[in-house]
Amino acid sequence: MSSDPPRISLIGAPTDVGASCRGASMGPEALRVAGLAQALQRLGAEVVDCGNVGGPANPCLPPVRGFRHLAEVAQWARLVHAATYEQLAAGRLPLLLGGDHSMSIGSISAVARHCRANGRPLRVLWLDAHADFNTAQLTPSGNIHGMPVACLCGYGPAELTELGTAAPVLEPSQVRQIGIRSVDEGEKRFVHDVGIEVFDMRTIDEVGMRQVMELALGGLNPDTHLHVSFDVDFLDPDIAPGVGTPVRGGPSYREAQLCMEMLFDSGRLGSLDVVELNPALDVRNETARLAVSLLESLFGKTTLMRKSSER
Ligand code: NNH
Ligand code: MN
Ligand code: MN
Ligand code: MN
Repeated sequence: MSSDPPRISLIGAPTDVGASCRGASMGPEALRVAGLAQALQRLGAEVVDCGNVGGPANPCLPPVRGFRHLAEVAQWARLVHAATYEQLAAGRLPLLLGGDHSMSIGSISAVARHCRANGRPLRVLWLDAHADFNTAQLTPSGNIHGMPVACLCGYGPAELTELGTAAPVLEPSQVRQIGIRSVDEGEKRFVHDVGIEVFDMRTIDEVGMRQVMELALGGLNPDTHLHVSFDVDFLDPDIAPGVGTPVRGGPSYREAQLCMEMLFDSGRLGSLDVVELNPALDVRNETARLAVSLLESLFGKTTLMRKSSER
């Protein structure tokens, strides 16, 4: 595995237009205040903070034909796409600071476009309590943060499915979902029908995080670009209360750390989203600080020196 220090570009996307609960727009600053850049620098990374993407404000309107704030979500997605693509093209690792999860339509479409341009395979690991595979017809809320995986797989309106590349941006076979424990009724059937590989909480309970991660990272080719989309509500709300849609029964502190350590060990991380952190619901920024601690593991922090055979 290459030991070049990562060159990380922090990109803030302070938006909550994809949710009905406000506050994820404060996520980027909370992660900065929790010391994200300094923590990554201590691990030897070269870190540049690109500041925030500036998109439309939240108009706080009800859904229209199944979508809340479609025009604003699409505008944020275009802006996030452009900022992400620029950093990838410069050979850097974009680390998107959300923002609600609809902004991953922008980041992942840029990653897919970059991978296509360079002939590299792409795999997306979606760490989340939710499958985010709703459509306008299936959604119980109209919230587009419940739809990004469906949009990326080509199920959604053109302004969310064709960003910088023809739809679909992703094939379901490129996606692995981990930690899932809340899926809406119609969404459940749709996830099953398209065949996304889901490692839900029951699977984690039964076989353990270690085997889940081995399976989710199985079959990567040496050239594969790994994108991790980390929805902070993946974590158990007892340890991560600062999210708008908490769901009981998520990964514990240790399970989450192991997940991140094994992602680092894959040696394939090429880009990352950290989304849905809601400082308005947090307690003394502890969820942000937990996220930073997990990102330290994701970028190679270990307790002890590791033998080279273990890397
Ligand atoms: N499935 C629900 C919906 O579509 C909740 C989605 N909320 C999320 N997703 N935070 O990660 O409204
Ligand atoms: Mn590249
Ligand atoms: Mn999500
Ligand atoms: Mn979620």
